[in-house]
Amino acid sequence: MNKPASVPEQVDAVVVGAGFSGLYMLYRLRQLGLSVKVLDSAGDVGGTWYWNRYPGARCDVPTTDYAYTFDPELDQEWTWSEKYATQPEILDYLRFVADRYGLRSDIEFSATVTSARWDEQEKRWRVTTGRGTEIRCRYYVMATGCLSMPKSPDIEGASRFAGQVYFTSRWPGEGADFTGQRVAVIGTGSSGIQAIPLIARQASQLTVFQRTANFSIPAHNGPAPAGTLKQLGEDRDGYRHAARWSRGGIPVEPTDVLGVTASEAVRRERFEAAWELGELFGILNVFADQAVNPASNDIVAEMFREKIRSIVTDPETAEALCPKGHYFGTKRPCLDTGYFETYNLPHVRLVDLRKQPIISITQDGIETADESFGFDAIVYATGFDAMTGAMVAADVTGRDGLSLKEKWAAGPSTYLGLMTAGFPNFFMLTGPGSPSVLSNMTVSIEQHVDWVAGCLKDLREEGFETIEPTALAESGWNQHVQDCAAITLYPTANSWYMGANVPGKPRVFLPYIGGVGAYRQACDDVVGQGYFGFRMTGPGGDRCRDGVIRRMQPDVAMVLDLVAAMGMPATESLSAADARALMAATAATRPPGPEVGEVTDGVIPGPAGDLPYRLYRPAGPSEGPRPVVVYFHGGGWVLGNLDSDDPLCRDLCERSGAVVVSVNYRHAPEDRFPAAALDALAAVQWVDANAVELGGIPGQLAVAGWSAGANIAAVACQLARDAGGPRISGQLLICPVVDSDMTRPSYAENGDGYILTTALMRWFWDHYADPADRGDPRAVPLRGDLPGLPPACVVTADFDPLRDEGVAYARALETAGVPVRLTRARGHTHTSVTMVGMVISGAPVRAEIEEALGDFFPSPQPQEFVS
Ligand code: N01
Repeated sequence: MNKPASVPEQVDAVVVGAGFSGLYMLYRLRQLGLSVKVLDSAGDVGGTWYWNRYPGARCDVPTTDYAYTFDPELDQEWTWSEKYATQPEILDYLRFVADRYGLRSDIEFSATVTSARWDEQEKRWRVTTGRGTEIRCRYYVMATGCLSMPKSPDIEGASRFAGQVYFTSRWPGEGADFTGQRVAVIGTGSSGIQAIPLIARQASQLTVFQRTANFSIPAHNGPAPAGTLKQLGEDRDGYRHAARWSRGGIPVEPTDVLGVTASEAVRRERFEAAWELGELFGILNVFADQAVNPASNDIVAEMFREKIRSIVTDPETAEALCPKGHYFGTKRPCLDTGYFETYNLPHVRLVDLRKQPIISITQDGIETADESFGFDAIVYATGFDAMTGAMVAADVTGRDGLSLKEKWAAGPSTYLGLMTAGFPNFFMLTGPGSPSVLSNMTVSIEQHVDWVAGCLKDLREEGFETIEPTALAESGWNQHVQDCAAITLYPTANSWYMGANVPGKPRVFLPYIGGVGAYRQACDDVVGQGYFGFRMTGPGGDRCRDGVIRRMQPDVAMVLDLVAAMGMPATESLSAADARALMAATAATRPPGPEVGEVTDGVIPGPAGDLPYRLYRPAGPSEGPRPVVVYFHGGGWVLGNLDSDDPLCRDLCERSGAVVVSVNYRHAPEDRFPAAALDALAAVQWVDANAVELGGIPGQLAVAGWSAGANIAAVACQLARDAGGPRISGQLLICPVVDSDMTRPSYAENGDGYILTTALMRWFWDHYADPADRGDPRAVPLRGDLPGLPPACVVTADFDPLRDEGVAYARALETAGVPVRLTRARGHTHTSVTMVGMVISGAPVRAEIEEALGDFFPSPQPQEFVS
């Protein structure tokens, strides 16, 4: 019985939503001995499976994987009748779970939360419902689901239609009978694609209004997959464990086959196998690079289109059904049963809204730019205000009167998708910034619920009353979520992942794409480090370990993992010859770098013999002269050659439009300090003197280098200035060595674990220069005279032992009056910025380098010869 409004009910926790996540949250909170009230506007448990009762609604993750696993007995008790269970069966399952654990007694149905406000005095939430009741609670948990707020029909005249109107997301419990009716379906996402074949069975005429053609594979539904059942039978715990640490929440071995390099036969074989398997995580795993490389994605997409053309008999309809304009996977792909075949039925018609957009809904039907259609019923399968819609609509107000809607006006901001600063004790299950919709939801739900339950237990045991993320931790996580998305093709699409389906919604990638296992590790790390990034308060005092839990670019972290897995010997344990051989062997496995117009090799007369060079000329319409960049490779003065930095030189050439002359200089220990520096000066002088022959513009000469190459580039600038020429327009110093002092903090922070280590730097110095020479400006340009040097672009990487000396050089140049651009390679290591084609997150840094090179030269445009 409801209490009178004047006597608010008090519980430890209010949970909104009685779907998969709300039910399990209730179960776990009860286990902690907390009093809980679950509120749901629906008439029963089920969440998304309560509302989405449209014909054809079923799971599109195999149901053997889409179930609770927290209780092994429950896991074994329920048997799914099909590979992809229907909505009624899944709803039955959730009812069974609610009854099995006696959960209903703490759930209030048909109860809509109208607002929730944080009371700072009481350190409690005040939650009000549509019935006017208020409930006070210490913890407020939104288990409202990611796809629960239907998108309002943003079509002119929608309210005018006099016939029957249905929303797939709010289907009537009694169902709908379309027998003999003229039916319109608007929308061809997962819901529309599931419903259309079944509606077509009843309707006398079915017209589908498609704005964006979608990728869909046949489900090949049937009995639960024998392979999974076998694995579950043999080792249920092992299978579930693997799912929890997998990428998508289902144990799928990620392929290492690259679409761009696989043979045609392998490509077809892999695609056909995935098509036959009929599983979304299979078709998303045809190639390792399909989510990041447009060329690889195009291969998959074209094979999809071939399938559609082979199924749909009318060529015009087939073409309209072929998805174009977005990369495969970047909008949620669908799983269907006879979807494309449905268009071969004589009473089914597709209207391509790209060709004839809807002008308005009328009283009798739909008017497009070309035609008027009469209908008895319109079905909206137009989707959801995904991931944030339900949370924002619930009117949540945190500390200082700040509402979630205001805070998230420019897009959601969360820590781990679990909490948001300014809203103490407010938890989101599968919130934005967590894997949620990109994963098997049940695995992600269980992980979130377990995390929240563990957190509340820890708070209680440690005597804290509140928990909330810090602004720093939250912005760091938001950045990481966007960094993960940015290396993929996903942000290019107008998808609901990007909020692009709702007019006016900020364009932000909403879920975490780094993977379920990686995400779980981040959550575990946060707890392991004493709730890192959270502030906890209580009568006994506060505690906060502030910081950012994931600072490294995700692809850089992947490369480090790969390198670690290769178990290579430490370079400093090798002889120079063996280290060179190892470097050459690893370089041979890299992507080659971009195509350029022309590559030629030659020699430069050096002070002690010829120095080989490789010249890169940009592709492009103009044959005229270009600015010239003289480039010096990295490798600690010991390693490297013209091949070692070849991809980077190509990238610099292609981006900047300059001729790049990469020079191989003498190496230590055969030729120690100052041989490399003297070679660098000689090379710059020679290139300047021969600029015209090399296709350069006289007087437009810059130097560049990476690591030790940047060291000698910087030294060459000082030597050229002192020698009275040549005039150098700019110096690009990528992660330069500029000092021999290894006591700067970046050595302490990054001296181990990021490829260039303190031990390796020592090995380089020992090979290159005697201790007595390590203060000479020709070895350590930071200690030289700096006024009068060319403008500089200094690139430093966060996880580089050399970071701080690079920053020091930039500052010192600035103090000496030299124009400087200091570019921070955020989340990068010493080597990762140079990994062209491999570390995608390095591209924006190299785009900044391109800008800097443009600034060095008076006219970035190529000039024509004047005869
Ligand atoms: O919604 P959607 P959904 N005029 O947004 C079109 C999950 N799910 O309900 O792409 C004309 O995908 C819109 O066109 P466009 C699953 O994660 C799971 O189908 O914006 N058309 C699109 O075609 C899924 O991704 C299952 O150009 C308009 C469609 O409507 C998510 O829920 C089953 C329009 C909406 O597609 C959402 O799927 C169902 C307009 N004004 C759903 N506005 C399972 O099997 C929108 N559209 C578990």
